[in-house]
Amino acid sequence: MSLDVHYSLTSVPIERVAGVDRVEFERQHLNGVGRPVIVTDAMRSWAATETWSFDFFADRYGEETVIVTDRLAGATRGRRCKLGDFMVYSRFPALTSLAAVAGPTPFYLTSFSPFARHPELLRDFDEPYFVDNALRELQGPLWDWYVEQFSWIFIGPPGTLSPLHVDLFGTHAWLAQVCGRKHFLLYSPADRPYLYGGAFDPDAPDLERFPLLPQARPIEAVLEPGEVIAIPRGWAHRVIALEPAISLTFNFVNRSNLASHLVEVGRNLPLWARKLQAPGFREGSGATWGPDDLAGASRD
Ligand SMILES: O=C(O)CCC(=O)C(=O)O
Ligand SMILES: [Fe+2]
Repeated sequence: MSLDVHYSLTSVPIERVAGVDRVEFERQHLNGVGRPVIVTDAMRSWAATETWSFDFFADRYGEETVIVTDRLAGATRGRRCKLGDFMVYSRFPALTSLAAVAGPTPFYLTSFSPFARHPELLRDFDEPYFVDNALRELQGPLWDWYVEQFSWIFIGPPGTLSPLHVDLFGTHAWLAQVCGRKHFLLYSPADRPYLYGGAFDPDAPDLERFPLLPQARPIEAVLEPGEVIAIPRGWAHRVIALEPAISLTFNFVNRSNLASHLVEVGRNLPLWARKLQAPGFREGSGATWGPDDLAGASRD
């Protein structure tokens, strides 16, 4: 089964590049407002490109329990199931009991951050060669904290939905498509005045309610297996799988977004403080304080 998705208003196709220089990538695609791009030659040497599949995850980790929901953010239903059963559902939804309880969009595994538990998976890929990721320098428990908090393997059937959102804390993201195709719709931070906080349906926009929407000029792309998309900080994106899909994604920080990252951490302090409660972070950084200590900080 394969879906077809097209933005109904005016969009611009995404640029595809290969043989990218790191410094040039940062200058052209991450600095300032930035510009998303697809890099077509970043996964060629990865073992994951050859070996990761629905069967691979079912055979190795199929007995693990995972939580699946009906969308990346703002989920309306969720289920606990075995990873192995979800690998069957991803390719043949009707064969599993999840099909009977799924809503308008299918169940999607977006909470699978296996690298601290299964570091062997880290040998199957590298940081894409064009990405300078300062958080890669973290080691030991701090590295475990980072990969649990900011990296995921997304798996699901055609039709899984990541509704329009901006990634947290001013981070950039790279997303590597391992299996299946995915449709991406991306809006520049400069389009924010026309987006009504993302309240519109991109596939059937109500232009009476959202008259400024046609002024936005989103970028549209179908990401193919073997390709990596770079999503600069602040770019809103909506993603729908067109086929059974497996993606690998990391959020990252470097000199091009460090300032906005810190501003966003400050703006989201309660959320950030909750993340810092992770035992790995507390152990690795020697943190002796907790969110309760922040509560009185502004009174002085
Ligand atoms: O592949 C997807 O569904 C998009 C994931 C995404 O945008 C995210 O992890 O922030
Ligand atoms: Fe995202």
